[in-house]
Amino acid sequence: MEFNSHLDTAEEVSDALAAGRPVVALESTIISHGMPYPKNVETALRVEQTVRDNGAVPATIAVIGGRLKAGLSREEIEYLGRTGRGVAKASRRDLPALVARGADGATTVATTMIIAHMAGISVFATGGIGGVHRGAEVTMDISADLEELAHTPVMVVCAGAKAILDLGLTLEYLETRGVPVIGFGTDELPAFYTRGSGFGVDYRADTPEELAAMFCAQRELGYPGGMLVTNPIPEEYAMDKTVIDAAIETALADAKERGIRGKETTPFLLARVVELTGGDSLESNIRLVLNNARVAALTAAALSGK
Ligand code: PSU
Ligand code: MN
Repeated sequence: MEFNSHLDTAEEVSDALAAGRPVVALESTIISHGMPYPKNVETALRVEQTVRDNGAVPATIAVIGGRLKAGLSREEIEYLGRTGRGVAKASRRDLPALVARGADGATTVATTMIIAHMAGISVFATGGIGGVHRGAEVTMDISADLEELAHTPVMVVCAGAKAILDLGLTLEYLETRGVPVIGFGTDELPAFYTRGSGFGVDYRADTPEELAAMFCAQRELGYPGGMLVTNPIPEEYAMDKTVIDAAIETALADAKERGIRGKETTPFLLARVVELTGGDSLESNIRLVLNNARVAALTAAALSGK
């Protein structure tokens, strides 16, 4: 942990950290850019409750008025959800300008990792991470989330990555950058809405204790980077692969036709997939995030005993 004059850690969070109790970081791009209002606010609060129910303190992370926040109030979560895309999507490169201007930002996986690490939080739960986009060999669109995983020592619990990305290239990139990819109860990389992608993961862990042991070993080795835990969506909430694949293909074609580029690409594709599948994909999305929050809380608890 490093003191940072731009960071505000909520009292409940700093108390827990000081006492060595488990804390789980949560991101805010998923609130402002990943889901529609009011489901986004409702989900963010349910995710926090799930973390609590599993024995840890939640710390939802965002930039508010130029301050880096580890732990938000209910009102701040409501504000981020209601404002939606009116809040800047903040990845690593956006933080300096937002801080200097006293602006607001919804933090991506990359930025949530940065702020969590500053606050001394080592476990973070989200839905899906950014990765190597399809066609990246031409566009060079590779999410800063992957570089952050290579740099910052935070465990990220996700449901894999959506097939809007090139999952094979995403795994290659993570391998090159030395990021351990662990399947939780699976040997296959989950594809967010579905439990499998056809791509194998490096290692499998079946309990939160095993995850904690791997993360501890990584720390003891003095590695600078993080660890990616991929936790498949519960079977009963998984989507039909043909339905979701068709929606993704249509969303990708629409993005191309409209010339969507840069940081707009991921939010555009996510919103389009929700539109194309009706409420189904949103319900799956919510369920998998809750499931990740549970595993992250149990793992943070296992880690706090070490
Ligand atoms: N993938 C999802 N849901 C999300 C995101 C990705 O299934 O909400 C968000 C996360 O905040 C992630 C960001 O960090 O999008 C990646 O954006 P980009 O590809 O522009 O780096
Ligand atoms: Mn990008």
